[in-house]
Amino acid sequence: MGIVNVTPDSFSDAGLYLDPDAAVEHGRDLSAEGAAILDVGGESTRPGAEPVAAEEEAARVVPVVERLAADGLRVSIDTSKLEVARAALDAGATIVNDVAAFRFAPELAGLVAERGAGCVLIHMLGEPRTMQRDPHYDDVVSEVRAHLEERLAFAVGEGVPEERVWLDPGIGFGKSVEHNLELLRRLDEIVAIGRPVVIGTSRKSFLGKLAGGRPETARLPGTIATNVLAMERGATVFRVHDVAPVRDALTVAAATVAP
Ligand code: HH2
Repeated sequence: MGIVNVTPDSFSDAGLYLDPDAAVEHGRDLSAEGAAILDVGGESTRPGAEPVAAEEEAARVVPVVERLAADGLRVSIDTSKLEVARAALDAGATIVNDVAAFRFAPELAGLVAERGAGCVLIHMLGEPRTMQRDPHYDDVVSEVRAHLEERLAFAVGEGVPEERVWLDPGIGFGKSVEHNLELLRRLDEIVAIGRPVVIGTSRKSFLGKLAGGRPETARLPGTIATNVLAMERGATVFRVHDVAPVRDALTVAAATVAP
């Protein structure tokens, strides 16, 4: 899954693809590098990010989704808002990737069901503005697992077939470095829920902290290491900024794992 951030303030590629032409070109490049899905987002969810109005978010993403989908590419829309998801599905997106897992807009579940779309449900503690203020868990893995099971049951109760739901432990979404590491170490417990697991470590701050304070653009080695190990532990969808190198690493690593 290649990341297309149509935002002025994303944590690692702020403003690079705010222009629709640049975003579409970037999406096409990521597809050529081997991305099976392009994840288009119009609102940063970095820690402390200010929310964006639905009209503004939709205006950013719709022209980009429309053109990528018209190319025959598979597009997911990274949003927690009903109006934005609806506009993106109208424009050709087929997956809703919601960091709030339908908590902010419960009606999103019904929309996904009605449109026959897929969805990614992510664990996040609270909301982006405050999620990194001293996050606490007694046992992060069992709490994330219980939350994802509850969100999955909610989606299914609203009519989304279970086969259309993917789950994501939400690396960096209300988690300390140690929480992220524990989730990656025990990822098999999330995989055991029985739905495909999406993992998003790409360029995130814990990678910088672990590797001597590397800035966002120098976190590719950490991104590769964590994605390879997540694959070994059962993750099947890898949300990344740098598709070509991660894909190569996963291909080589996969060849060394017993079939
Ligand atoms: N992380 C981000 C955004 N969306 N979706 C899924 N499924 N999993 C993730 O880990 C995830 C996500 C945050 O990364 P990014 O889009 O690069 O930054 P920003 O939110 O600042 O635009």
